[in-house]
Amino acid sequence: MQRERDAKDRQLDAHRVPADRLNMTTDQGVRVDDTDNALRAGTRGPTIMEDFHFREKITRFDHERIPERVVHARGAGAYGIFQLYEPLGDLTSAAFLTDTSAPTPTFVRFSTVAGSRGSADTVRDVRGFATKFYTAQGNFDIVANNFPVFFIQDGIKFPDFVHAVKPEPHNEIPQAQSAHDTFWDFVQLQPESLHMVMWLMSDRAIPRSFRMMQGFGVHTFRLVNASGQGTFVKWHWRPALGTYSLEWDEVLRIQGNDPDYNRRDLWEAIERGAHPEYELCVQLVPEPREHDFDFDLLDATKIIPEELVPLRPIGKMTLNRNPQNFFAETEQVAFHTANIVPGIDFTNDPLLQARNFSYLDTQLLRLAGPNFPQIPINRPVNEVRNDQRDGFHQHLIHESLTSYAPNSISGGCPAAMDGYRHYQEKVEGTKIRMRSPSFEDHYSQATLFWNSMAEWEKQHIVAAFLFELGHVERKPIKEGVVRHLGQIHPDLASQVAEGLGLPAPALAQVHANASPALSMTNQPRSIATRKIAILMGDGTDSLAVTPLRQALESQGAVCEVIAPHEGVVGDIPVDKQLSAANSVTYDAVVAADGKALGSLGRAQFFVKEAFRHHKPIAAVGSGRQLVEAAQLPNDVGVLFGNHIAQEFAEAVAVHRFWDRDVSSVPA
Ligand code: HDE
Repeated sequence: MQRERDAKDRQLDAHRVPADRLNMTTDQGVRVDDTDNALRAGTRGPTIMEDFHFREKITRFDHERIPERVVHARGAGAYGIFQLYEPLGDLTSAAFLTDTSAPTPTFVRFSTVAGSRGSADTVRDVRGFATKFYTAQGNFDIVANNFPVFFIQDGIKFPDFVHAVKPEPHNEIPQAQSAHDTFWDFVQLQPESLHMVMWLMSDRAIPRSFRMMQGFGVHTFRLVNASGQGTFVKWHWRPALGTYSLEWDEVLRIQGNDPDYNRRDLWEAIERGAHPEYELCVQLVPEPREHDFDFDLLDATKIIPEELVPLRPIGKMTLNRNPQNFFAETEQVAFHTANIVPGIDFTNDPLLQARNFSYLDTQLLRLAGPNFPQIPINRPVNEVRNDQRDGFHQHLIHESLTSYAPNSISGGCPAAMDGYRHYQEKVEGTKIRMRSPSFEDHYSQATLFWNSMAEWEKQHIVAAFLFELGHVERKPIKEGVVRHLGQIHPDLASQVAEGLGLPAPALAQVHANASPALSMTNQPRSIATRKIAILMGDGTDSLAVTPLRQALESQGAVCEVIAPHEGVVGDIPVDKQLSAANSVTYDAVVAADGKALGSLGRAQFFVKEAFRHHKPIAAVGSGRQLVEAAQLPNDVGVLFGNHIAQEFAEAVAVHRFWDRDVSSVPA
């Protein structure tokens, strides 16, 4: 089906270079006749400086790298469209939030935070979820994360926090991990980080897919309507496929098997036409209700529980197109919290205020100068007109004879009028370096998070603390963290203390409130886009496996046939040979052969490992022999028989059988 092309897509045409231009030229357009041999004096003689093609080629190569982002260095991008459900004119004057007639083009970049550009995707980390809306009134960015809170309350602490989580300064170890002394030292001394640390220790930090995670603007922003009336707003992205995560042991193995796991997943889904969808929701707080909560709306370490202020869906984003060139688009895209349009404004959240400075500043370095908004991916779809000129890499030829305002020579153009108006917030105060007392409580919402978790989520959080603190060398740092856990919840503190061989800390009286929306149980269930490995061999009964496969694929699942060799088994084409495949990159396993595979250790391990990671397993035909050979300790989430298509599809939709006891399976 032909996709309708949006304004951004059409704008990029002017910058696209088709792949079919055959004649090679230099950057100056001179045809090249040989790019394999440098010019030399005699066939065995020295290379000659005069070879301008050689010099240009090498020089360009030497300069191919730009600084990676200081945080969020590793990312993957995609284009999309945002369709508003209904006009929101009572809340905001932003055109893209009042006009439902045409969708707004978007570009999204998902990222990890701590690791460098070449690090693995599936690390324990926050994920970035930055979206640029190319609106008719200019670019609007929601630079979000997949957690709704942040580690610090004041942006002045950001360099400290980032230095603590990044590899240690003396030996640059460890890469893309928080499991080391400097990170936990920061945490124990800066308890405002604890709520976010609870999220980081939860499975939210290891998402199954960028397509299956939420996004949060974190700060409270402001919507402003045409009469100048403001409403506080929090931005939420909600994935249509639900929020799902991987399991810690699994992610460690994925890092080796497929370091590009999340990036590949996004790319392949879009290529297949399984376009990821996210609903944009808002939490709205009328200005008079600003002080109705027992936390401060300006404190980015706090959520507004959904039970207090429900989410209102306002539109849907569909990611429908992969970039054509990673560097030109995904690497050069520049997001900024201060890229806002009329009808949207900031609040005094000190973290947001710092971000409003930081993003432009970092991009001036990363993208080499002030003209980076002219890079195609960063250009708004409407016209840019101002008196800003010059600087590195100016691409435009301004014909105007003036670059100042006011002027009479150019008839006063361009003129500032009918533009962005800042919300008229009354501000008064004494200059002071101090936080508001309303920012003081660092524990209540960490407790709320713990209380809201299902039993399996709690177990994973405890295990994560033990893994992380198990990598900390200095005992006083571990003790410091455990002391704080004693303020969050006695169950959490005592289990972590016991695992670390430390005495239980003083335990606080904690509240029992919960916010069910924080748990990852009760997600929308679907098998669409789930990857299912079908293990086949020459003993596969295709009559048994084909109906199962068809049933799964008709519901949108992606099946891959894995066999001891490439080619075909019977008449079924093989997608991957067993030695190139690993269970950790699949959501579920179908054993469809036991005659050839039953005695193969690698096939047994495939099944056993999937079992260890709580995945659904089906055995059809002689596949029963393989599953029996794997000697699984129980059959929770394991289905046998030739007529199990629907039952198995439901099992795949469950995602994981967390109540399966895997404690005796060798990891
Ligand atoms: Fe960022 N952050 N950040 N951040 N952030 C950057 O900007 C910064 C924060 C987020 O895909 C940098 O262009 C400060 C919260 C995303 O290109 C930099 C503070 C949230 C991305 C920067 C924060 C984010 C960035 C690095 C505390 C979630 C990737 C490169 C005051 C709401 C965007 C760049 C992309 C990137 C600064 C905190 C999200 C250095 C100073 C909170 C998704 O400017």
